[in-house]
Amino acid sequence: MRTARRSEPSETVNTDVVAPTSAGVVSWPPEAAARYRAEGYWEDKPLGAHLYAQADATPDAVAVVDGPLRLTHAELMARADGAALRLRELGLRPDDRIVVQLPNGWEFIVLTLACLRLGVVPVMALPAHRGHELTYLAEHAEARAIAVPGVVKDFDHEAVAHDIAARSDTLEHVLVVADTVAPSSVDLRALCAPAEQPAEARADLDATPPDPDSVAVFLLSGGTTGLPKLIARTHNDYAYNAKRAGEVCGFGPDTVYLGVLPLSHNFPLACPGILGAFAVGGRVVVASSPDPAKVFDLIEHEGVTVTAAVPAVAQRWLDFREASDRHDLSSLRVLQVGGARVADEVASRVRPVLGCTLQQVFGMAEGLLNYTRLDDPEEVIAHTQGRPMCEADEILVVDESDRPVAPGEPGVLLTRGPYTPRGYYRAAEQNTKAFTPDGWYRTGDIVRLRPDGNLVVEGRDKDMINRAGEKISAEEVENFAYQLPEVSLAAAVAMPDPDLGERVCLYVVPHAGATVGIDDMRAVMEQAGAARFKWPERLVTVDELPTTKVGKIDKKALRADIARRIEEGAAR
Ligand code: OOB
Repeated sequence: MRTARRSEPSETVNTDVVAPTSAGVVSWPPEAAARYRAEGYWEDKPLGAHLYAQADATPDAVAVVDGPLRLTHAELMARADGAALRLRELGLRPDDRIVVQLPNGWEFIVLTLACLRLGVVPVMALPAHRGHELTYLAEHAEARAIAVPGVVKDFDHEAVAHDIAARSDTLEHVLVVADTVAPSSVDLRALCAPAEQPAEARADLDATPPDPDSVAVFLLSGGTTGLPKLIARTHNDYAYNAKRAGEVCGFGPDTVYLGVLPLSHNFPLACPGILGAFAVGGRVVVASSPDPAKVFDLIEHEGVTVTAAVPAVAQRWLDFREASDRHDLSSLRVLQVGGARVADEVASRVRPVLGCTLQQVFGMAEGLLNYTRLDDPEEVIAHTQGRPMCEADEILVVDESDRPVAPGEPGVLLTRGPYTPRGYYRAAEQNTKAFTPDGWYRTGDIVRLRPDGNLVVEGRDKDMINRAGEKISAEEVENFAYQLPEVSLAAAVAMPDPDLGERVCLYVVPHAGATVGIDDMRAVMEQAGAARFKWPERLVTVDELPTTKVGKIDKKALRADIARRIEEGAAR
């Protein structure tokens, strides 16, 4: 392992209005920050402080249920303190980064809280990521540690993490959750043991709180570029995110939140998710799989009141419930659905089939969260993706020239607000495209704003494939295709899918006389160690690709083409 430290300040955008707090992090302009403080959105407290204050009020209430393990709020915080001190003993300091790739479990929760406590920044990788993505994240964030499981589904995360560390300039520690860990790894379960002297540990950590304007977590962007961009969410912004989302979702001390989606996703992490539940003294039940039989068992036995799913998962639950009503789901009050557009037909089934309220969530790791409200009329709940959760969220629906469209017309959504950062981390060039000069984030989503203030997501103008809520950059897939010498031109597009919403379809123009098959493409991606959810599931060979008037590949035409091919195939 080499031991160079982080490089010096790099890019920022809009330097006339933006003051960087930490190298590569784009902050809000001072006047916006002053307003968010004055209006009470930013409380100038570290995110952990909100959680500890609540834990002190309800120390004996159960905070986490993970299989047979039950932790009270006091026990959870004692573990977070223990982990924070041990991370510090490993040499980790505020603003150091840890790539966190853990399956849903109490260890993920304790490690995340420990990081928040210490000011160490977790980089929220996804369980499906592989060497390709993890290497990039570790490098880009200049991470000093990586946290992984051992072997999951025949994939040896621990070995891959050591491999990455061996090639890294910065990675020093591999933290592992497994029954036995290699001598060169840190046993993460042992690291997450309660602090030995809880009161002293508490006082020690309280004495050096992280700066509320510093980065609390790095989230990953949905990705339209080759590799995911990092989104620096500050303590101030993310605390507001979790707490306000909790209010909008009716979270309180009696909330029992079931964490089903990968917890490192913004949605189950803080929208309101686990952080929103802890912030009000609620309880988190951890699910390791979206399998309806297992999820319904947990809902019944743990009295779950609210959970969150992507549309594909919600649809499975509805189908399962329609086939069997053997579970008592009467405790469930709210099902949040987001991450991709839920079909109106699926949305309308939630109340009759599951007996709970649907809450549509149109959110993004970049910030803005839109929710239908629990007491909205059924028409709003079933047919819209809700409205911004905060009065200080600014939204604009614009045409290609950034001019506002006529009211009610579809256009691209731009947004700014107290929990929507003004730029990606260390991505100056991309920031000039993804943000307007006056700081609006270009969501790339095509929406319609209804007179009642609710948004309807009509589509998108970004080059991304949304596979059951997992975002895949077309460009990244195409870059893999170009590694094949047989490929002359490649274009990745979304193909419609009844189960997952969309899957990746790759159009390829081979060089004269050459052939390319889907197996070649998969072999390249496997070899590169790319996450499987990105692998194309259909490859279409063509002689040429359609182009637009300005000579770009016409992806709209390709999407229509694959939809037609699928329909014709089904009709045959
Ligand atoms: C969530 O976050 P990301 O960062 O994985 O993806 C954001 C993108 C949005 O820009 C939009 O394209 C799509 O996902 N999206 C939806 C949607 N929710 C997200 N498109 C249509 N309808 C919806 N309800 O996906 C995310 C973050 C926080 C909460 C919920 C979802």
